[in-house]
Amino acid sequence: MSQKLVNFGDVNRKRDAFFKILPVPFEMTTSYKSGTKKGPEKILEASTYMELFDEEFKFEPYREGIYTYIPMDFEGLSIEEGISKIKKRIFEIIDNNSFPIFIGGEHSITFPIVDAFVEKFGRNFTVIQFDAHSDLRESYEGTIYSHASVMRRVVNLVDVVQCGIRSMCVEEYEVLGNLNSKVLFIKDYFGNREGYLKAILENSGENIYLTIDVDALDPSVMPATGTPEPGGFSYWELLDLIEPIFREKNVIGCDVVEFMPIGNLHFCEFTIAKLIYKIMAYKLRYRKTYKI
Ligand SMILES: [Mn+2]
Repeated sequence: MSQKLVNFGDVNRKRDAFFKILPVPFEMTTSYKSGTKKGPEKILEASTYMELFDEEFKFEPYREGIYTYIPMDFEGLSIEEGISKIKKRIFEIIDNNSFPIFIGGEHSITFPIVDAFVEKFGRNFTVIQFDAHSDLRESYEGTIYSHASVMRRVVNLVDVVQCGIRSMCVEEYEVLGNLNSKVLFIKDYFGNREGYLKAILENSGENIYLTIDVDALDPSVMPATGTPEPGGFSYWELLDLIEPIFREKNVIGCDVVEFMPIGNLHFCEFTIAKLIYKIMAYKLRYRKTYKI
């Protein structure tokens, strides 16, 4: 692949950067529509057009440094090999001095990422997931590593709080009470934002890993995803839930997954680039001095 290597935001690549970005264009189990492997490239390209000044907090988050790694390559690998390659790579990258952001690719990548965090830092963190789907099936279409079963793998590692949920099958509903998962249906958000936020914060520990499936957003905001579901968050509704998580907790890393670019709908990749940059702003604004 002779793809131009873009650094997020088109800023100078700093080795000792606080923000480390790893593109993970893994796509092996997508069921409805495919194209998530093109996601990271499009998001990085869109990020080069962003304003780098955060007008809300009045600083430039990129000044703490951004380092985007070479995208991972899964050519010729089986699903299992791909999953273990991700875990190994993440284990190499994560440390106590930087904030990692993983750009998918499909949601399946969250399991090996969380697995690597557990191996490196232990189980003392909660995964907060924003998603339309609970992804709690035991397996899907013949693999336990499907995007549709990823959180079923993750709940075996650490506690999970699932937000924005508006789609699940009866199998998932029936096991709910028996899993290390707190499902917060999106229906309970509308009209009661404060209560919803309180439930997120109260059901999670001090250290947080954040996984954002872009289909948590409403399809009118984010049509470019494999399995869109009506009735999602607006851009600011989502950010207004994410900001307090950074303010109240110690977020140790995050992923943004399931973006599937569509032709000329450039606003979609731009929306995600901005979302990632906003996450950087929150991380710096509420930077905690303690570590996991
Ligand atoms: Mn989803």
